[in-house]
Formats: sequence, structure tokens, C-alpha cells
Amino acid sequence: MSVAGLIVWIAVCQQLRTYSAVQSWLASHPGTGDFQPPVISGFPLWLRILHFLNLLFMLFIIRAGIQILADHPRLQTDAGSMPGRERLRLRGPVPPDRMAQEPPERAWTAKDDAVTLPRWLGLPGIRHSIGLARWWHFSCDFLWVLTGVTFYVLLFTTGQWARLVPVNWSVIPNAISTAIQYGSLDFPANKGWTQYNGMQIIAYFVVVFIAGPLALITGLLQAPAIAARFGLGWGRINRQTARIVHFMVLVTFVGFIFIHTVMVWITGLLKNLNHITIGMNTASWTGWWLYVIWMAIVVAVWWAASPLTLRYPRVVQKTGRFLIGWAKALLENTDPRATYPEKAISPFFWPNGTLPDSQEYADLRDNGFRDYRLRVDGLVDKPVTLSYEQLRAMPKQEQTTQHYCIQGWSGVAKWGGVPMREILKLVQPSPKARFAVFYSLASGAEGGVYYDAHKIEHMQHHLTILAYEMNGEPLNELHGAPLRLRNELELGFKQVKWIRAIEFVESFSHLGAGQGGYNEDHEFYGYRMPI
Ligand SMILES: Nc1nc2c(c(=O)[nH]1)N[C@H]1C(S)=C(S)[C@@H](COP(=O)(O)O)O[C@H]1N2
Ligand SMILES: [Mo]
Repeated sequence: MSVAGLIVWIAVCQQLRTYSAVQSWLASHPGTGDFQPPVISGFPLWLRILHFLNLLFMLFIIRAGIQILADHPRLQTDAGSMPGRERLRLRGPVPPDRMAQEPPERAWTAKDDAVTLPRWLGLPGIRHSIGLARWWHFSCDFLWVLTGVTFYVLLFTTGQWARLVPVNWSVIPNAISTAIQYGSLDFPANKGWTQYNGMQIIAYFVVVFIAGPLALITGLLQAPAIAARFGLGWGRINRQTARIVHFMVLVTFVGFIFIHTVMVWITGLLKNLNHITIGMNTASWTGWWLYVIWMAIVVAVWWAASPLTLRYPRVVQKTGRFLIGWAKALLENTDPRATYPEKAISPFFWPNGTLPDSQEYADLRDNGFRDYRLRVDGLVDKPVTLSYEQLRAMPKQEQTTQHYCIQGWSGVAKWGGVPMREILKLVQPSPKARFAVFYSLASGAEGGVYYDAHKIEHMQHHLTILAYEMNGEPLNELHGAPLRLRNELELGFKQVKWIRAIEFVESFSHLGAGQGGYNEDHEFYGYRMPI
């Protein structure tokens, strides 16, 4: 299709150039013009260095981004991630017989839905490796944003901005002229040392000033901390539409990198390379060799990234935490307030996680949880044990909020249960207590008790509850009966289901692998997950 289109385009452009009217129009619109006054200072060192750093970070952002997409390989506008309404999906539909979520062990979970990628493409490639991919993605995002901000500042303080911002509308006819000239395979003169042509400057402008910021904004809009603060759980601007735009930005970047590279090669390779490597307008081979060395480095790092990540996952987790943990800590201070009307409730709510498989749980469930006991202890003045009945007799709170799974899906549900601040009133944590640890009756996917630690400040929040109801019904087994946590600031995996006990601690380093929760230990997630 695209090859045929290209051939037709070339033929049309060549025919156009046989008409004298077109020829004289092209002569008066050569491609370059006063929309970009010549920049005579060449390419300064900072610009050349930032250009290469940008590429390096971008490649990892792209690879890790594709990996994140592969963990929930569906794109749609529906805030509730209803299967069957996708605009694009990288795998088959949800098996119809497993949509019903009945019996619970037959339900198709979000983890069942994740796809594997080749290791040279995805980072690190293996199925459901989103924890590691996110450290790469966010760490490189941070470095890339630093690069970008430095670039903006230097652009506008040195006059180099003129290369990227057309100053009048004659850029449009000159862009059309450029397209016809390239299309006819009779290229316009390459004046790139001082002046870009219309198509070029528009492409650079879009990538630097539109796609770049949009990537950052649509990334942030996917964070529970931001959505729960600004009420972006449903309506047009929601996590799923942000994911679509984020994906379109990815396609733009990949398309740009490809076309940009092709153009560098076919419009005067040696000079073009010298511009951006040694900053000289000569046709020597120096730039070529620097380019070869640089590309060799890129390929080597590219090749090593997945194997090294799989070999030293804990190092990736710790490095990521070092680089961007502070930003997540900041976001954890946002105040989640958003609740939604009942009509926002998602008709389908993806399930996730590993069901409890013990006889103990089966007995509790079969007996309507009459024998269930919640133990709350640790660094508290008054440890308590509460029965299901006692919990239901405590003050009840209902809230319609949005759930954000780390994998990418979201869903709105109405939750009913006991506010955590009521529990705090009962047990009175000592001043030393810094975290509330929630232990599950269920094991995690690799065995061992599922648990997760939360900041004690979040337990005071008015939207933090122990839910025993979902959408007006008693919570069912799949979604965490008898009790699950709702902390609206954090991602889904921290909302422990099938809660057995709560312990207040000063530090979680002695629990499990010491990372703050089951998925933090086993899947290398961070324990702060407001994004
Ligand atoms: N005990 C336990 N709780 C858990 C999990 C789990 O595997 N075990 N999975 C978590 C994840 S990843 C998500 S997204 C939510 C899913 O809740 P849902 O099944 O009600 O949608 O539960 C969280 N709580
Ligand atoms: Mo999740």
C-alpha cells in the first residue's frame, strides 16, 4: 500500500514539475525563505551533545514504553477499559467464556492478558515485566526531560531557536514546495547549515514543541495521584484517552526518527553528519566516523539492556528508585478527592491477582465469613481483633472512585466499608508507627503471603477505607471478599484483597525481601505508586 502510494506520489510530483506555472512557483518558493532567517553561528557543542543524549534516552523510553503497553495491550477511549471496545489491540479478544468472571477462578485476569515481546524490542521483553520496564521508562524520562529543559533554555538564550520556530506563514507554501521537490526526486538545495526548508522546520517544531510536551503531559495524566486529584476518572480526558494520545506520540517519534535518519542519509550524508557531530560545514569523513562510533555504542547498549536487566533486576529497581523515587514521593502528597457519579460505574471491572486457595479461606467463605477475624496490631496502643459483624457495625462510608492497575487498565466502582481512620481511632498507633502493612489470606503468584505497606499518613485520608461492598453488593470472592483496601492515591496492586491482618510498623525492611510489598519484592515495583 505505502510503496504503491509512494510510487504514485513520485509520478504526480514529476508530472507537476513539467508545467511552467509550477516551475515558476517553485522558483519563487524554493523551500527555504524568510520564515527562517539564516542562523550563521553553526551548531554549537551543547546542541550537538544534547542531540545525541536525546536519542539515547529516547530509544530506551520507546522500548520500555512498548513493554508497558504489552502488559495491557489494548487502547480505547472507554475509561472503564471494557473489552470489545478497543480501537487497537495487540492480541486477541478476551475469551468470551472467561468474561463472565464466574466462577472466579475462570475469570480472565489482566495478567492473563499480558503479551511477550522479543527481548531486542521490549525492555526487558519477557511477559509481565512492567515493574522493570517502568524503572527504565521513568528514569530515562527524567533524564530526557532534563535534556529537553536544558535544550529549551539554551535554544532561546542563544538564538538557535530560529532553526525550529518559523517566524511567518510563508513556511506553509515552502513546505508544500519542499514536498513536491522531494517527491519528484529532484531535491531542493540542502542549506541545513544555516537554513531549514519548510517541511523540515515544521517537522522539528512539531517534535520539539508539541510531541515532547504532550508525551510528558499524557504520561502524567495516567497517574492515580493526578487523576484522583483532578477528577479525570471518567469523561473525555481519562486514563485511557491519555494512553491513546501517549501512543500516538510514540508513533510520531518513531516515524520522525525513521524519516529524519533517511533524510540525513540521502540529502548529503557527510556534510549533514559533520554539522551535528563536529559542528563544521565540511565534507570530511570525521563526522561519519563519529557517527559510526556513536551508533556502535547505541547498538551495544541496546543489545545489553534486556539481558542485564533480567540478570540484575534488583539493581534496576534500586537505581530507578534513586533517580526518580523522590518524584513519586512528592506525588504521594497530592490530595485525592475525586469521587464520581453512579452513572460513571464501569459495567465491566477487570480482575487481577491470585485467588486464595487455602481450605481456611474456603471454609470462611462457605460460612458467610461469620468466623472471619481481622487482626490489627503492631506498634499500636490497643491491638484489636474484629469480626466481620463488628466491622459492618462500625461507621460505614461509600465512595465511587477509580481504580488504576499498574498494567494500564482502569475502572470505576462504588466501594462501601469502614474508613481506616476509624480503625486508627480504635487501635491508636504509637508515634513510632510509619507504615500500615496489609497481609492477605491469599498467596502471591510465586507463593508466599501477599502483602503491601502503606504510609500511615494515607490511612488518615478521608477516602481510605476497608471495603466490604462493591457497587452496593457484598464484595465477591474475585474482588477481595471479605475485605479489601482502597487507598485512592495508589495504583491497584497496593489495594490488598482478602485482608487477613493489619500491622503497624516503623520500617518494612524485615518483611519479605524488604521492598515494601509482595510485588515490590517479586516484580521489582516501587512501594510508592501514585503514578
Ligand atoms: N491479595 C492480593 N491482593 C491483590 C492482588 C493480588 O494478587 N493478591 N492483586 C492486586 C492488583 S495487581 C490489582 S490491579 C487489584 C485488582 O483488584 P480487582 O481484582 O478487584 O480488580 O488487586 C490487587 N490486590
Ligand atoms: Mo494491578
